[in-house]
Amino acid sequence: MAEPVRGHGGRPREAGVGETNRSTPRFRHRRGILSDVPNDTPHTGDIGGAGYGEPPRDLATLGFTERFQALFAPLAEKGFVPGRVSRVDRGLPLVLTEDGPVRAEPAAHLRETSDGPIAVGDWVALARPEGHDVTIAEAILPRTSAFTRKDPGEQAIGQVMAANIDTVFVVQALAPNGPNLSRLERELVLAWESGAVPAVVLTKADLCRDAEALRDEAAAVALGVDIHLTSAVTGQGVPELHDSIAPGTTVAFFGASGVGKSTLLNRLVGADVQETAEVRESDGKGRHTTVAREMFFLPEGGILIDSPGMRALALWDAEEGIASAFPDIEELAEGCRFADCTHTREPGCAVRAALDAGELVERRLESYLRLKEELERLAAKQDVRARADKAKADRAFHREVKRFYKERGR
Ligand SMILES: Nc1nc2c(ncn2[C@@H]2O[C@H](COP(=O)(O)OP(=O)(O)O)[C@@H](O)[C@H]2O)c(=O)[nH]1
Ligand SMILES: [Mg+2]
Ligand SMILES: [Zn+2]
Repeated sequence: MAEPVRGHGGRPREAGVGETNRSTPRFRHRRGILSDVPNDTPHTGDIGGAGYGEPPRDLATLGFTERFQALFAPLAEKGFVPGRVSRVDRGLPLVLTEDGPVRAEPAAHLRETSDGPIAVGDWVALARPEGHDVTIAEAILPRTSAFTRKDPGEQAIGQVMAANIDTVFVVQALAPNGPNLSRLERELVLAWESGAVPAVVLTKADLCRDAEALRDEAAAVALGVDIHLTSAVTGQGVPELHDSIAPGTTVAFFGASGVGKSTLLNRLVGADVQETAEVRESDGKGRHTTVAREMFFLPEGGILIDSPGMRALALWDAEEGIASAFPDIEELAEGCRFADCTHTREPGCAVRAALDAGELVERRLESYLRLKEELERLAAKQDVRARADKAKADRAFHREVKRFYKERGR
């Protein structure tokens, strides 16, 4: 592939125009099918005077891969227009299309699908039905990945934070207290479970005397995962991080607030596109400056999703995520005498034997067991919810049956 060309003044490059025209079908649609976006949408405005802010209109640059083209083909035949959700404001997605950004309204039936509401990163099918003055997002294309946590406000509902991501950057600050290993493990479970490739980004290396040693600590719990040691102040590690984001791919930053996600994003984009905040000195915690999940664009064609810090990071359907994040313990467990060993008190437990032999640290095992237990509690709640949903459906059915007989009896 050709060497990526640096954009001018931060404007997105028309990436691979030659290839794109061949591989991306143009969808014919009635002119004026898509409504204009009101001017109050921050990222369509001119930000920082660098000319940044115009999102790409080229579908390939937006990540419309062959897979999505194939999935979309039948919808295109029906006259739908494809678009990618760059942010969601009060339930209303902002959708990037070949004709520019469009504010859309999700079709009512989408609120009831198990995919949940439309998320940042989703590909949607747009239409403006006859007689409507708003654009409707009628369908969500099946996601290649989804970073999902348990909805903090609900008993047993998953909340998709970002969709169709290639890489999840789990961001942790090395200062003031070094990486939080247990939180890192939890974040990695969710990152693995998303279906994207996880990577760890350690920030604020400039504030540490021995950043390399802290990196090694993180590496010991982030098995099989790339680790980037960075500083937004000195620029350390930023070019390497930049190079790891290929044009046409999407990466999402997740991590506690104040770790430096938005600062790093600004450095990568080369313009102050996101607001950042001072961290309180007393506890090193950040304020929530970033309020919405939102997409930004590298001049070379990569897509970045910034997100507000998440205090609650409860697991959601993370069985495989745990297995991927703890390959060391899962492998040891295969040597346990009992297949359903809980690694707490059973005889012949290979995990505890490794602990006694000093091959496994107690903190990591505790972390693993805690996450497993959380998952079991979630499964029990999901069970209760599933039963409640069924009971509700049954009642509705019986009501229908009753009405049917009543009406027939008349
Ligand atoms: N010394 C230092 N400070 C940083 C670095 N990255 C971010 N910060 C500071 O950390 C604070 C929080 O950054 P911000 O990007 O808003 O964090 P976010 O909540 O994760 O988006 C700001 O005051 C930044 O200037 C870094 O690499 N080194
Ligand atoms: Mg931020
Ligand atoms: Zn065991």
